[in-house]
Amino acid sequence: MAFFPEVDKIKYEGPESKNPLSFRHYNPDEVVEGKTMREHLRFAVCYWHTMRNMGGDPFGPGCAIRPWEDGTDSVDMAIKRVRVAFEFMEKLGSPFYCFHDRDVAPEGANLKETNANLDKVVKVLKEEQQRTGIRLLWGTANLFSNPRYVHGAATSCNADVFAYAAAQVKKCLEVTKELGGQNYVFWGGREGYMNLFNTDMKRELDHLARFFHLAVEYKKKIGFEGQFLIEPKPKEPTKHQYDYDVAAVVAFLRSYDLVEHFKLNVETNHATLAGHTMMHELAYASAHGLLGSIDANRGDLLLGWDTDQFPTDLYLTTECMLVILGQGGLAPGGINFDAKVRRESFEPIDLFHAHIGGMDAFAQGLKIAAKIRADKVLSDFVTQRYRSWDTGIGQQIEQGKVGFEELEQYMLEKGNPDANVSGRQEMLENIVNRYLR
Ligand code: XUL
Ligand code: CO
Repeated sequence: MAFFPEVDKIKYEGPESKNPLSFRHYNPDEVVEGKTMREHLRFAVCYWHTMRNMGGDPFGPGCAIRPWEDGTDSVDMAIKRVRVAFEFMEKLGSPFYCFHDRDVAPEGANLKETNANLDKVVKVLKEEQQRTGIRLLWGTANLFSNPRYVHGAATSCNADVFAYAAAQVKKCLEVTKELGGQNYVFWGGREGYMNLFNTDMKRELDHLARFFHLAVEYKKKIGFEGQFLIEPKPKEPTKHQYDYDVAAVVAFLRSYDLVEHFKLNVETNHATLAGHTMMHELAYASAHGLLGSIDANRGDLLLGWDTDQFPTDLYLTTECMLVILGQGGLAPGGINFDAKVRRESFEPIDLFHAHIGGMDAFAQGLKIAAKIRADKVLSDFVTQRYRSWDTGIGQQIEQGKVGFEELEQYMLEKGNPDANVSGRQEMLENIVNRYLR
């Protein structure tokens, strides 16, 4: 049965195409810097927005038209939804998908029933993966929606809630392994605080670290080889989330001896909520060898929350691809569209338009970034800008051969530093604009 009867497989038709249901830039087999676009971009559809978001907001209920939904949260509906999801992904040509446990299967009356529900749906997910060749980029556990997580999960003041969350992650790791998931994500949905008057911050941070250590132990025990990823976000739902931004997560991982077991899943709208650009967050993670995967979306300049819009801005995708190409790719991570159609875009076909736009924007960003790299217009400038470090005193400092006394002596003899040179920001911005076509 076809749930999207009006849509055929989306094809690459080239930049001149006027067909809105075609790719103008994403050409999966096209080779860029020695790899196909498919291999570079590793796109994933996310189940929570694409299959579960009905467009509700604080001022009104969901109004999305999803003809396949029967209004229940039953296991039967969950199984039917899997068929819909795979038809959608097959027609779109998405090689991967991502889910939270609770997106794919409903919660039961207790943990045992909940796990049994999940098992039933996982069987169908596996069947559809085998039928289509679509793979799981990552699984994750929803540790924030159920009211039991009102005070957080691993950072809850209630130890039983920590235990429940551990059991939930244990099951989700098993399922992710069963489905061949390439990564596993931890996003601390309510791991943070609303007010320090009622919060033992140190204890909560220790508990969060304990939770991650337990996950690492269990990962080893079951032989799950996927990459563990932490997804930073500064706020929402709590006022202050502990995984605030890339820098905070890197410091946390180092403080608690976890850094060798994790990388980061960096999300655009979370970066901007933290007061950073996405490029900053990617570059910071990459500089530490910890950039694992990305949640591709964008925020709105005029709205102060996580709007999770589809990325369509070529400047943004070019910046992302410059960092990603710069570190030789994201695999086993990928580009997950943690993005939702606007409430006003309520028809099923809008799901196609949204993903096509995001995939094309990243494909174009990839081609632009590759040209910028081939011409070395930025890298040559940067190499040149730091040339004082390649020889002489700069080289001696980098090699740890001089201390404060030698540096004082050097400057006493020299008198004053060599003259500074312009950073040429505007010239470089103009050069980048030359490539944006
Ligand atoms: C929430 C968010 C999550 C994570 C997965 O802002 O980004 O959907 O990506 O839990
Ligand atoms: Co996300």
